[in-house]
Amino acid sequence: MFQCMKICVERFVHSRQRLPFVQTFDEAVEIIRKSQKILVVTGAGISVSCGIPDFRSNKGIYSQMGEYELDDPSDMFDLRFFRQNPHVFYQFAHKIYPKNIAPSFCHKFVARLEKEGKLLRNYTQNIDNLEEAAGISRLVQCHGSFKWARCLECGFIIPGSEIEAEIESKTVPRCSKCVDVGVIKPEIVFFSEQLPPIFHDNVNLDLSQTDCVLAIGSSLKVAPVSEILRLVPDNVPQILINLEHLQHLDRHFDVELIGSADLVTADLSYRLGWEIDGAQEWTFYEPNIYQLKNNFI
Ligand code: CNA
Repeated sequence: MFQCMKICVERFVHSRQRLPFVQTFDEAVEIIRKSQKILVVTGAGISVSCGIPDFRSNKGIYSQMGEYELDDPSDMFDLRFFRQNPHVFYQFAHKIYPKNIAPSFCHKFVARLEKEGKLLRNYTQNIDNLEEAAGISRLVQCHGSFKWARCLECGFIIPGSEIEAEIESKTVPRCSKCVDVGVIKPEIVFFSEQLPPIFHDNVNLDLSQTDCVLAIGSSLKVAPVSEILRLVPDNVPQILINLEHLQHLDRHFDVELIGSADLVTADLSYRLGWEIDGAQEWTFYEPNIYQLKNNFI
């Protein structure tokens, strides 16, 4: 309780001030052009155009949780609940399993940042492994991915592709190695599980080195990834690319580009001289916030 109050007070006392030199769209583009160590934080929004729903949008996964035997939608990703009711997760897993899915333009934009030597790291909350498919290697999959799966009894690890048939047929995969025939769980991070070591191994150094932060397609409501934005040094520009303004981070970002991640990054690619088309029309919405005029996702 005391710890929780302490965190709330610290957040209130230390709310970030927007930087005077990054206020306009053009200034945001110039910052991206000049930056050499961009820290990109991505979320489910960048895979929506690939056909994988996000969590918290109107048509997102949380809005569909009524179909399952859950008191709370977050139980779907609760380890204790999973141990007792693995069939509930496997009834649902096919909806987010990335079979035959190609990366979005936005994934390719992040890959292009890397190719241009500008990407310090992509911290993704996504579990669909589409970053790897796009060729991004400076990657931290903060919440794991479907790439690997593990037996909850004996710990034996197998490629995620080996449980693809069960995911598709909505049945619970079992371990073929251990005597207990344990339940197999994809190596995605459930609530109450630790983030993988690669997150802790990189985050502090990256926070001290980054010269620009791009947060793309995330509601930024899940800690500790959401905390990255609060821990970045105050003088580092922060830009949001998202379908919606994030009320709990009001006035946090220097510039907000509101629209589909694919169209916004297409426009940025055009302005950076990486593509011959992609220019979009923008409306100035309120100070530091720009919105796409024709936002076809
Ligand atoms: P979220 O809380 O559902 O937020 C998604 C955000 O993206 C919202 O603010 C949307 O407005 C925005 N958004 C939706 N569509 C677009 C679009 N086309 N362009 C730009 N922005 C868009 O999801 P978060 O990632 O913030 O939450 C973290 C959770 C979601 C992690 O634990 C993930 O594992 C989990 N998740 C991942 C996937 C995936 O791997 N593709 C899918 C669903 C959920």
